[in-house]
Amino acid sequence: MKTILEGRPRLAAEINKVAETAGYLWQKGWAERNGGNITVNITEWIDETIREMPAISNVLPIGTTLPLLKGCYFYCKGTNKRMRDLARAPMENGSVIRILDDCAHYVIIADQPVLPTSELPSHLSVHNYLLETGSPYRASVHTHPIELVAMTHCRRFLEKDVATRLLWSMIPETKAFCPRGLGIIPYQLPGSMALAEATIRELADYDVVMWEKHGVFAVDTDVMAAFDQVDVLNKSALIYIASKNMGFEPEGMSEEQMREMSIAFHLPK
Ligand code: 2HA
Ligand code: ZN
Repeated sequence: MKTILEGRPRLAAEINKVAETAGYLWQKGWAERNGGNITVNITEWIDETIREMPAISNVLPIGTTLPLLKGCYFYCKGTNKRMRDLARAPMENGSVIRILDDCAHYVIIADQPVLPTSELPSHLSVHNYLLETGSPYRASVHTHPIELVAMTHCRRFLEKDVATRLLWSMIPETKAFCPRGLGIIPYQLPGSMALAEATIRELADYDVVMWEKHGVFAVDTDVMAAFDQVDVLNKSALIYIASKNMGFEPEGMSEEQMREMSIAFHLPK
């Protein structure tokens, strides 16, 4: 099977990062069945030959108009595809799409006509927002991390920054490597524009946002970095749960220790 990745090591490296991350999501138990999505803005690795490649799908609606995405290219996990399969064969379980000049439609151009993720409106709206704000972030990951999702079944943790402060206080690395914390979005229908809009509002203040009783949405420069932010937060959730399982409420780092961390690592808040 001929692939768009052949002879394009930079593009192939980016897609291989997606495959590696998909494997981690499956191994962690965060990607049951077709759970989760990954999209990467790969426009900077697109050459003239790719720009001239014909569509291999009909013209499809995004569901919204996203002016900053004109002429952009994305790798998207396929709808109903499994992360565990994507880990082995990223171009059979995802595809490369081109956003058309009306900024409201797209076509699939490679390798196969695999339809993109059901969360495409939220993912592409987020990429539009990232470009609009001059962000260097190019990757977005949606996944179902067990312990973090479990926390959203408790009202207290849905209040602004309550979960963030608790998670930061479990182990110093969490604040260092997820310095903007965890934003919380009240339950919305998966795949809806309402969820996309709420996600964008929260991304102004956070790199990782929680969709209540569903999963997280994370953005960063590349897919590995986005995964790492979720991983450190979920590690903290595991330490919290381990303490509770040992029969006590964990003490958490003190306010003074948190302040010291923020100064030492030049963290924002
Ligand atoms: O695409 O996780 O929220 C699978 C999902 C949708
Ligand atoms: Zn989901």
